[in-house]
Amino acid sequence: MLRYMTAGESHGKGEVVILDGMPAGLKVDVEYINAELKKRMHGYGRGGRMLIEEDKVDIVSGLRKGITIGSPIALLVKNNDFKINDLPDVYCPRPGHADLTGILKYGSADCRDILERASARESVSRVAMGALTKLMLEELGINVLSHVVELGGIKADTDDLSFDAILKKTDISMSKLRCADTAAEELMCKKIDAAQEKGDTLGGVFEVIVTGTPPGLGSYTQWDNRLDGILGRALLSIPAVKAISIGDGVDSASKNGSVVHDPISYDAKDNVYCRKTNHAGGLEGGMTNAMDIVLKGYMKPIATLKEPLDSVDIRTKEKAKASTERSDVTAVSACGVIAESVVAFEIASSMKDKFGGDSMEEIKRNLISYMESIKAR
Ligand code: EPS
Repeated sequence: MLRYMTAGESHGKGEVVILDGMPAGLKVDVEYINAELKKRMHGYGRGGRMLIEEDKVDIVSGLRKGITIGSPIALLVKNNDFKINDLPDVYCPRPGHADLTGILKYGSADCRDILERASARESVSRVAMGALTKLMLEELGINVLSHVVELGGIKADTDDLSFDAILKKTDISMSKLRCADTAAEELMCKKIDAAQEKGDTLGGVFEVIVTGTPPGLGSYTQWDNRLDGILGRALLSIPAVKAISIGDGVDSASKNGSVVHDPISYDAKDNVYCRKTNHAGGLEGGMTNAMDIVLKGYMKPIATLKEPLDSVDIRTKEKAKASTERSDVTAVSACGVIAESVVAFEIASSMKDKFGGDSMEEIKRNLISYMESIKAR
């Protein structure tokens, strides 16, 4: 089992994560983690905070000479905007954010106590952690990407693009929103400009694709071992993600079984079962089926509006406009990067469950032997 826990407030000293259970013998490239952090900061429509922060990881424990030794890995990303004790109190809760229910639940007289931890800044920790699990997966032949497929109602057409083509087109040196459909991306940027002018915000949809998983991660034998449920929970734990889908997702509910399910064939040359289609998005019976895992996450618009909605001043109970903080117009691209991280974590964890793994050598040995054994079946 792998597990992690994060700590940190948006304007506190820094974002912290402890990742426990990583196998020994994984070479860790710090620059790879920093590149993932940079990817999270990127995106047209991100707010002023991204100009202040540098988001570089400090590896506090768990490595010797750049290689994991099996002990818990503690990571720290410093907040340049550390000013939590000097920021003003917040009395007018924002609809759509944790502010109101947070003060009721934690007995606070100031929404700042709530929003500092509820802020999506926490996702810095998850991306740093996820980068480590992506490194582990890459050594095992598993790759994860994300890209924006819809923003502010504008849909991208990327159905015919390969994993590598999407990866190339969404490189942050070339793309403003990590959308692989350049024409749609331009329209999305215009929509962001228009929303910004009105003091409004936008949501959208990102897709996560995982290639190279062996068949049989997860299990149907118990409800909480089903990998689709595990991945769904991971995605829905990201701030502002309100729905997820797997493969054809909601569309499959209105179609016939004969067009929704993926016919099975056998490739006698390579001794493998195969499918020409992947409506299931790589998951059947709560397990991977060796096709690409295809997930979508649906993000609501950011709750902090420059033209705020009606709210109530919690001191007087009088009608007031919701408080407004510096924030993003949209963060769908960033949300996709966070999704890659939490998905990578769950896949790495299920690889450990299936193949053991006190060390990378052990996981690799067991993976190779399993892949050989299923050829005879
Ligand atoms: C974020 C940092 C925050 C926001 C945003 C995400 O920085 P600040 O509040 O200082 O401007 O830009 O947070 C939210 C969207 C939210 O709802 O809290 C980040 O690092 O991703």
